[in-house]
Amino acid sequence: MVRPDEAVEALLQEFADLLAITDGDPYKIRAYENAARTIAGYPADVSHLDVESLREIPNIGRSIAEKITEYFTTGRIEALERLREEIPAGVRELVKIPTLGPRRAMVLYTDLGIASVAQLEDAIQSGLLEEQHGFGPKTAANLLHGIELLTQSKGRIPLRDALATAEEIIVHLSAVPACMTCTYAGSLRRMCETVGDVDVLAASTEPEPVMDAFTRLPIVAEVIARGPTKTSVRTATSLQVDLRVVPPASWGAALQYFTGSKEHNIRVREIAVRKGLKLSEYGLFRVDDDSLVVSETEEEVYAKLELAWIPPTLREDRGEIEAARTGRLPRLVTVADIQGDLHTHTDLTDGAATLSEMLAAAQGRGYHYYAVTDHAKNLTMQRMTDEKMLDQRSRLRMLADTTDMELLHGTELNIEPDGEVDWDADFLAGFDLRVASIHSRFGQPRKAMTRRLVRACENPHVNIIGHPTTRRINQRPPVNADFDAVFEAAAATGTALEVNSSPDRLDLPDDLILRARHHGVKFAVNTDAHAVAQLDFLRYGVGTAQRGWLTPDDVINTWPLEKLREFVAAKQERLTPAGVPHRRAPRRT
Ligand code: DGT
Ligand code: CA
Ligand code: CA
Ligand code: ZN
Repeated sequence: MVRPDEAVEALLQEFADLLAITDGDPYKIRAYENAARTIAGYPADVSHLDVESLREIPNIGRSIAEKITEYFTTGRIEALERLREEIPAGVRELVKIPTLGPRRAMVLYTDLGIASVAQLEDAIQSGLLEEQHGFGPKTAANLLHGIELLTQSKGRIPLRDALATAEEIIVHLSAVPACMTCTYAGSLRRMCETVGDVDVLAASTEPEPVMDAFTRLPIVAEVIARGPTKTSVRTATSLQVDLRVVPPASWGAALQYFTGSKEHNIRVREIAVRKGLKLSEYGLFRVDDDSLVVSETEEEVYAKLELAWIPPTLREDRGEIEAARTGRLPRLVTVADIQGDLHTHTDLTDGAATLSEMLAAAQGRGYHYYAVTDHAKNLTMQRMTDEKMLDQRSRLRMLADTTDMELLHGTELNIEPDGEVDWDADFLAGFDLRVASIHSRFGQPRKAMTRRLVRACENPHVNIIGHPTTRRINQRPPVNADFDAVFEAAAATGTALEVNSSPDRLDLPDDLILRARHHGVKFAVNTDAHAVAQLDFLRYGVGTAQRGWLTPDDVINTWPLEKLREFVAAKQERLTPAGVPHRRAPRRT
């Protein structure tokens, strides 16, 4: 079910997108984007609020508040409908191409009449686009790549959306008396960043009532196929959900089978075959007389194959089978291991909640420490000043007595195209901790981008590189850089790389985490929360960290505060020669 707040978020974002296409006022566009983000992070249902109460929410002015109430009373927003009419659906589709901005999409439409992704592809291939000012061969190649990204992402649903749907389904099915156990399997259980479909597994001796309950769920828009043990449906948000009902005695074998991955299962079945056994979703059987060996739990299945039980997040055939055979599986980092968040925002910049609201929520999670890292001054949209930052610091220091957490005052610096960051060394030294991220010029060529990230690592004051690839899942490709060179620099300088938990980032992604870990890099699993509710994003980051084989030792924010402070101090001492405020370490080759 789409929560009312999510519906409003989507409408406000669409409004901002459409304004951008029609060359709207940048401040107005930003106002709608900020409002969309604020509503997304708002902890309560906004559907019952009147205009005055809505206006008490940060970033919601009168005009936006009125549109929200208009939506809840009439089911539509008149101004949005007008914009929708003005801009053909095909042009709105064009805007979704990650490398094409709204402005250029509109130029394509007005100048060349291009009103769909297919027409754009034709125009590029026929060379028509190159004749147009501002669309050189390089831009055309970028666009083709963007179109490719858009087509690839079609149909794959982000982890967070799939998880929310799956959890809702499981709550409902678990309430059915005939259902003994129920859980999700497939790529979702493996915490993949996107999923093709959701696989739900239920144990029952009586599948009928479970299937009935499933097909009657309010979120089901269409029943694709219904059978005695397997039913597939599509939700209102176009997500396919497969339900399989298995006898309780087959639970373990079925769960193992439907969790996958396919590649992992193939390897496990090969091991079975070598032992004269055969593994299916019904159980592990002897080949000679078809007798059942085990099937009730996953642990038993793996144990009979002389393997330790393998956490689902590792089941990708990336070395986990050898590790399980030789007792070398990593002790994976968990949500409970995280001692504090090291990248968070407040309403001093683009966050939705105040400092004390964020602190109270963090305390509620039982953290031992917590860093506030609002945006630094070079990101001009955020209007940060030295005074505002210092004032926040004194407020934070004064709040120290009100909480059991150790409060760290940090900032999120901007890595400029040349690798420099905001502020001078003296001002930087005043923070307890500094995250540095790329927020501009994502399209730099590979060499320059690599140099940019390496130089940021070499800065003695940069402790964590935030969302290192800057990719946005299904929306923006990663920056082009020699990441092995970046990992080497991060490891050598004592710079942690972030695993950003925001579900549309998950950055670093799992494959790059694996590579970075081989270089000896340390990591920080942070939420980058811009609202109280976003502190809960941690689970997605931890899932991604697990897929990258990270242990608590690899993750600096599982460490006790003393060790974390030493990590920060050691870099500064090593790279800043005594008496010289800020000299860059020599470049490694
Ligand atoms: P997805 O849905 O594309 O994100 O990825 P999965 O891994 O959830 O794949 P899905 O939904 O097609 O199937 C769920 C699991 O069932 C899969 O991970 C392994 C198992 N499975 C399905 N079909 C096959 C198959 O033909 N061979 C093997 N070995 N396993 C299969
Ligand atoms: Ca699936
Ligand atoms: Ca499936
Ligand atoms: Zn941030």
